Formats: sequence, C-alpha cells, structure tokens
Amino acid sequence: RKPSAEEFKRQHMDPDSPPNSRPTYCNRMMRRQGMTKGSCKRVNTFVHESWATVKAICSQRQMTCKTTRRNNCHKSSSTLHITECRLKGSSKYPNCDYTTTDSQKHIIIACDGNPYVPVHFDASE
Ligand code: CPA
Repeated sequence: RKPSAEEFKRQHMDPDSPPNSRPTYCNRMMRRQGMTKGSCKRVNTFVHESWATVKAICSQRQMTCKTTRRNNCHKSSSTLHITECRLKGSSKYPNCDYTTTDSQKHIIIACDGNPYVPVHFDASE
C-alpha cells in the first residue's frame, strides 16, 4: 500500500499536545496510534505543530532523503517541537517499551502526490 498523508498523520502528528517528556508518553502514544501491532516499531517521531505548519515543509528546501535515494525530501526551514520514541533494548513484544525524548529540531520529510503532501518522516537534525 502506498504511504498516504492519513498514515503520516496517524504516525507522526500530535498537534494538540505540547512537547512532552513524561516517560509514559511514547508507551501510550505508540500503542494508541497503532504502532505496536504485530511488532514494536523501533523509532518514531511525533510532531507537536499544526498540520498547516508541517504541510508547508513540502514547499521548503528540497533534498535527497537520508533513508532512501529518492529526491522528494524537504527540510523544515525552522525548528519544530518533536518527541522521539525509541524502543528500549530490553523491550519484548508485545510489551513495547520506549524511551521518550522531546526536542526542538529541523525535520526532514518526504512529500508525494497531487496535492503534494507529507507521506514519510525521514529524519530530524
Ligand atoms: P514512516 O514515516 O511510517 O524510517 C523508517 C520509519 O521510521 C519511518 O516510517 C519513520 C520512522 N522514523 C521516525 N523518526 C526518525 C527516524 C525514523 O519517525 N527519526 O514511513 C512511511 C512510508 O514511507 C514507508 O512505507 C516507506 C515510505 N517511504 C520511504 N521513503 C519515501 C520517500 N522518499 N517518498 C515516499 N515514501 C517513502
């Protein structure tokens, strides 16, 4: 199945909550947003900004993606509030146990389609 903006929103958008370093945030959100079904997704970033702000990155600086050789990635001109969830080494499915780290960074996303919208979270820096 082709990645879609709806999938991007489910996995990466949390506009209504402020950046949050409560240690339980990732365990709760990764489960709630369906990323602990079948296996524990290893790394996932949530963005605490509006959809308008994130969508606008598709018209900002274009670059080669970090995780593929595709050229449809874009880097945010500003830093954004994000939370990174990383699976702990000691975690054993189905008990997906994550570290929660909030930060303010530039994000790199892939955009696709017409309208040209975010479909993949590539990296933050
Ligand atoms: P996702 O955004 O669902 O990198 C693997 C996953 O880890 C990726 O998943 C994002 C996440 N991650 C993260 N934060 C990080 C590092 C990684 O959240 N700091 O990807 C959605 C879909 O997009 C996948 O099915 C693959 C596809 N895809 C990959 N590159 C693409 C591109 N350039 N254009 C369109 N789709 C692409």
